[in-house]
Amino acid sequence: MKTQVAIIGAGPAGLMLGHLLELYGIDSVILENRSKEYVIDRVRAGVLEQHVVDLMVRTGVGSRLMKEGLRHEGVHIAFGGTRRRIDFVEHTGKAIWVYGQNEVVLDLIDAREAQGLPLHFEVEGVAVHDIDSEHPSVTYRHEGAEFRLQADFIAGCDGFHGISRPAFPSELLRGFERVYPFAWLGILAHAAPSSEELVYSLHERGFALFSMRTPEITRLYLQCAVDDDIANWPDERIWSELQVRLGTSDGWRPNEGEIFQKSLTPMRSFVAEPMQCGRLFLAGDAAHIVPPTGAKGLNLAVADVRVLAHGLSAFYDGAGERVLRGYSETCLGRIWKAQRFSWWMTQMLHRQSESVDFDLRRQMAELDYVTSSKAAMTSLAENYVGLDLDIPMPRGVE
Ligand code: RFL
Ligand code: PHB
Repeated sequence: MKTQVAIIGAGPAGLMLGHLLELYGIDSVILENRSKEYVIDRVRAGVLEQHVVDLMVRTGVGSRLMKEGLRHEGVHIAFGGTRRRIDFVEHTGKAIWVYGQNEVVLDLIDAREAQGLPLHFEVEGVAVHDIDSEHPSVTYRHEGAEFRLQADFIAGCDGFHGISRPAFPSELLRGFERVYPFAWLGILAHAAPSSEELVYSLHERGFALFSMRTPEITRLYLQCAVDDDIANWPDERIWSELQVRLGTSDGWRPNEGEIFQKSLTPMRSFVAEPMQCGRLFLAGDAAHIVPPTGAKGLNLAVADVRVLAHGLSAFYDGAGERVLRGYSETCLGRIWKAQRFSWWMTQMLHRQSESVDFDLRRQMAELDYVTSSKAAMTSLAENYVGLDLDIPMPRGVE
């Protein structure tokens, strides 16, 4: 079996890469080890930068996003009993969109299947070979049979726990990591959102975040212990903690409703350098992880695959590997800026484990400054809506 690009992983990175390559006229095969249902039901991100929305709309996978996505022109930050708003449009001219990652994944899977392009779920034992040669390959098992897929290039879009990054020789790869001493408990509830925009809150009991998915579904998070157990969090405890941490003195509080999903997310910052080894390229969470406080993970994954698809198209247009060789460097500039922003939002908004009162007072002063200085609001807004990405759209895309 042969293809031009073998893609490992059908998360946002792998699916968007397959979609872009198709627009560039490049063949790909996507291999995913989970089932289709699992991938579609996996609840994760909710905030899309404008560049992701523009890409989806302009490349023909944005019609449901335009109907069901929620455009947000600002965000609230709550602390000390008050809620202050930062207006993205006023400070940057851009907005963000709330649309679940699982919806993005569903739209991309639907598009790929409608075009009859290869996307295999429940593959096992995926391994990469000969990445230093011009003829790398991927071996795997599917429905009881063994396969070898020959390719020109391999894209490792298999997330933080995938097999692609460990395939790099250890002397080549350098990892930069920070693990945080807290986690997020996330819930989805059947409750109408009581605010039209997100609310990030720092309370002396810890961080909380009010978000949403639809006009009927609220998404909420709260900081919990790094070794916490979901069994410690019956619904009543979750609601009482959310009310205390989010409620403000103007009477605003989240609406309550039936909780239908609960999960714990550890917090980590991680970057692997470089993101290319021979003909194997890492993209998305396979190469970097950000704590979710800046809402950057999915957006970075899409930025990576735009750069990669562009480099691959230059290769097939006869430019050789020159553009592709710049892949790591081009991506890492944006990644480190998103790392910095995500770390900064995280340290500003969470109660540190050995939190001393000094830190809390300092954080309150920072929040006061960040929500009142025009310069600081512009800086937060500019990073939150996403820094500019100067990669052309595939040919023929208006
Ligand atoms: P994914 O989504 O992890 O997809 C990787 C895919 O590879 C498959 N896989 C394999 N396939 C074949 N063989 C193997 N050996 C394989 N090993 C793994 C996996 O099954 C999976 O399908 O990585 P990708 O595509 O790079 O996408 C990254 C995003 O998923 C991630 O960055 C975001 O979810 C992060 N994130 C957020 N990002 C945002 O931009 N905005 C947000 O608002 C936001 N909120 C969040 C988040 C992540 C969260 N959690 C749960 C980590 C909120 C949360 C709570
Ligand atoms: C979400 O809606 O899931 C969400 C929103 C903002 C974040 C993280 C997650 O920073």
